[in-house]
Amino acid sequence: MGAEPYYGPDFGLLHRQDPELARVLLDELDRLRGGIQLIASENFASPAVLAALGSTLTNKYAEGYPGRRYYAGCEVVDRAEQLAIDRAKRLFGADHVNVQPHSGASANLAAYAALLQPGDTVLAMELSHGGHLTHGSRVNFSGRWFDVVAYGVRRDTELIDYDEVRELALRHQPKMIICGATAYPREIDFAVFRGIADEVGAWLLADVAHTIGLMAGGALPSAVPYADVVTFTTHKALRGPRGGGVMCTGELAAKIDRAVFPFIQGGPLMHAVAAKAVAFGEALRPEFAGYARQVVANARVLADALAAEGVRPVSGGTDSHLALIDLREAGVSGAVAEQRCTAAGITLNRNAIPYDPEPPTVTSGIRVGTPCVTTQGMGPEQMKEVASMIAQVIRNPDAAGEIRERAAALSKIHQIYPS
Ligand code: DSN
Repeated sequence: MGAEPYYGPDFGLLHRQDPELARVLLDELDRLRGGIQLIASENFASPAVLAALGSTLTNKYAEGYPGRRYYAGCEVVDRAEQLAIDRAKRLFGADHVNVQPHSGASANLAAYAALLQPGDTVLAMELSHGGHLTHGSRVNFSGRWFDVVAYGVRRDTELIDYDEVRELALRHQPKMIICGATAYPREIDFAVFRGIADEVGAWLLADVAHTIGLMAGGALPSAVPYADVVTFTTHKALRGPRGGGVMCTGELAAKIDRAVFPFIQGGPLMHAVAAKAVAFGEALRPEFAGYARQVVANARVLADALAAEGVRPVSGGTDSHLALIDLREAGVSGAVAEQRCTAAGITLNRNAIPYDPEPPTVTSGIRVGTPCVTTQGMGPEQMKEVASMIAQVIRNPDAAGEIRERAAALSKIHQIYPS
């Protein structure tokens, strides 16, 4: 037998060598364990995912793709990337998957680069109605380099106005239509978007960064059968490492691969690619479907319970992992609510609601999501308790101390990373 292999993180070693940094890691774990995490785009990656992330695969340069790299010595890491690709293809039934994007934003940049030229017209969801920075914000490459026309939600229903999408598509003849959002609680009808894209001869990009985990678990319909290109992240409801990916039709495979490398990225992060393989493997297990369904069930209970407390869920509820809450009835802004909840150990984010009268730094809403609390094993009863804590503390900041203790106690019963 040779030497025992070193393949993973050794916290004891880090603590001895760099106690200052080790303290940061411990404090963050304490923060997570000491409260309730409701940021809709976060989750708790499994210990196996963390082990892959903390592995020696971080050392390897591997520009290129499995079997065709620009560096020697890639035959081992090739296996990690091939596993990630094969598992993602099996999970989503996609023709082609690229697992190298460092983030969802990078995945979107690759999609633009593969399909468009600067100056082309794109039709995408308005950021303040739930879209994303990379869907045409002026402060982002997408708004600077492309001519982006925005669609939104209806004032009365707060649902995507598919008639408006079609009218705008016919009028502006976009080269690409983007569907997918970061703060839209409802199911998106990919078939309708496909029909509109076909009518005007546009590419359809589905950015499912937020909902990919729910699609993996069958809790929401998949965008893969409808979109030419599907971009995603691996760290949200999918519960993997921080990172992104792109799926596409076989016809676009070479274009997407060339857009990811060498156009927008250099060396892939092989430890992250390996961790993506682990996460896809976990999502392929039957129990992941139960997790995905519970994430949605919890979000529904949380939204309904908040409504019962007198704060209105935008669009009346949710079909997904998140709810967007209109706080105007409670007389507090999103910024104040975020700060009061933080003081009470409940981490969530302020968020614009559609047609928000307040600026983006203030907002009239908060976004709450259930991927983290569901990973912790919380269910409907706990969601009702969390809703009552939120409703109490946003109206009465003096309750923060007491709520903080309740939040910590709830989190302790459902402790993350218990070992
Ligand atoms: N920042 C992410 C979110 O919170 O939705 C999207 O990129």
